[in-house]
Amino acid sequence: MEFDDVQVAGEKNYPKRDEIPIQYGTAGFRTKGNRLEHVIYRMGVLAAIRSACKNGAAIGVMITASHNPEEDNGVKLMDPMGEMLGPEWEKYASDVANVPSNELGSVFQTLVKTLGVTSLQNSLVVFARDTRPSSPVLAEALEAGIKAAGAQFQNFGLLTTPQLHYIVRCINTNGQYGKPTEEGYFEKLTEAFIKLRNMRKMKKMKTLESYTSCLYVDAANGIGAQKVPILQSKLGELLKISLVSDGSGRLNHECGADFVKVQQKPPTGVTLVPGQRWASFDGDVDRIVYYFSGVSDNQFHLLDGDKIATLVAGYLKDLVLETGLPLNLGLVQTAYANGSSTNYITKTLKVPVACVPTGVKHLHHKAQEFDIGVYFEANGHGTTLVSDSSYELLQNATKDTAKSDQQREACDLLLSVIDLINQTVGDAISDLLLVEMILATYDWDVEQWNKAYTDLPNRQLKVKVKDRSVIQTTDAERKAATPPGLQSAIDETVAKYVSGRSFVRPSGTEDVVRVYAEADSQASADELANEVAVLVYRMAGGIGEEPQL
Ligand code: G16
Repeated sequence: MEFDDVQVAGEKNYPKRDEIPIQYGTAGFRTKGNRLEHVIYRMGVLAAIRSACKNGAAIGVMITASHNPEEDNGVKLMDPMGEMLGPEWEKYASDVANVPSNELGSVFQTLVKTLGVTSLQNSLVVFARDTRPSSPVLAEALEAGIKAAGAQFQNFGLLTTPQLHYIVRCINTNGQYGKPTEEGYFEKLTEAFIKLRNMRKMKKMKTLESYTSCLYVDAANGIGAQKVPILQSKLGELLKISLVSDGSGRLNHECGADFVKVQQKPPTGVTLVPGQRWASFDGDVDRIVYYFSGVSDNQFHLLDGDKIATLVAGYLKDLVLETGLPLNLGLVQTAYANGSSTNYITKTLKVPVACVPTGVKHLHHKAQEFDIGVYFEANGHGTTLVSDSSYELLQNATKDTAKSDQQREACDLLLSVIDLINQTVGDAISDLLLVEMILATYDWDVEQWNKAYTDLPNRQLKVKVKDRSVIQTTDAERKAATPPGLQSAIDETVAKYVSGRSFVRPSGTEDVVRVYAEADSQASADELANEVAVLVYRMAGGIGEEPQL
């Protein structure tokens, strides 16, 4: 196999623009959209090689920068079951992205030789893009790379990231997971939702005068704004959705899940009427957070990924008990999980919790260790995984006459819940339906949901440094291993605060160091975050203005 054509077309149409190195980060490559054409062209070739290594299984490529500002863009690669690209391939991706254009052919040549790949003719790459202005040009670059590699492809146009993850899995399971189309995606989720709403224990959603049955969704001015109306058309009166940040404004600008979570306030321009139920997506619809303004206190309350995780885990735990099956349930979080949530999960729900580094790839992997693994990042990115053997057990149990009617019914119910969940990756639409279904089952409004536990006040900050790789972490990112002295300085600072906790880590999607802090009051959490931000600035080569204490 020769890669001359790949190199010639690459040098001519997609030459490397600069010498700034780029790394496959938390969720793929991410930087300014105008720096990415050559990277994405190369990823087209790499995805074809990955497909060949997986016996021609479809590999997904999503062009998106998710929560990042509109001028950024990025690319996420998906493996055959719709999961994130295997971490062992991230190095290949980074190597390929950084070689000079005139060495591209030989680098690919060496790679296929190492991997034992002899042909790319039967490789299949499927791709889609979000709504960013730079996405169409980048999709062309990707297609050019796939064509130059001589592989087959299917362009799904504008999709949410989780829709493409779903489609990849459907293709590679020959439709067992669902129909490999957007229509199939909506059909699967909404049919499960409608079935669940009609099953036992389902009560009518509250339509109290003081509450609204309508869910308000902030689509971050992204692709979600185009997909929510499709969802609405399938659900009709069952769930009324009112859309804001509907694509008329700037993507992720003062709106969207990341803004709401980090700023701890509603999207700019939104006035929350007490009791209204609100949710925000991020730009590619793989994250969701809920929030509301309290009827009695008129305060902003956030129901983030941790609150969603506890709602889902509590519901599933009860349901598993009802099935009478020996299924073990676990929950996976990251260091960003609020201390109160971890307490509640272990002490009240009595569900085992694991903590892993940031990045869905880590959470997903860990969740696979349980029969039913719920994973959520506090930022609203998460889903639930059910092992194949558990699924089979549930299916068999629905026909097992030795089981009681109630147990069989619980198994049937759980199978429908599983259909409602996009098991390939965190999916704001699927998570939304799941939350709405659980609230309706319990006949809860958002205030009742929020009462499960009270978050410890917390604050997140970003610090700009010359080179964020000087910070290396350990213990699931809860401790800084380098630069020397930083962790002990953080420890000393944290010790001054009641219920204080803080950690720092380099972001894998933005050129910043992230600082997280929590404490017994908001003022203390803010102060602690600031103190730690100053430590990072001083000890890890901060640039620009020093954070103010
Ligand atoms: C991506 C990852 C998430 C991660 C987030 C922030 O989300 O999929 O797992 O939490 O980046 O990562 P970091 O703190 O390293 O910048 P998204 O929604 O932007 O694709």
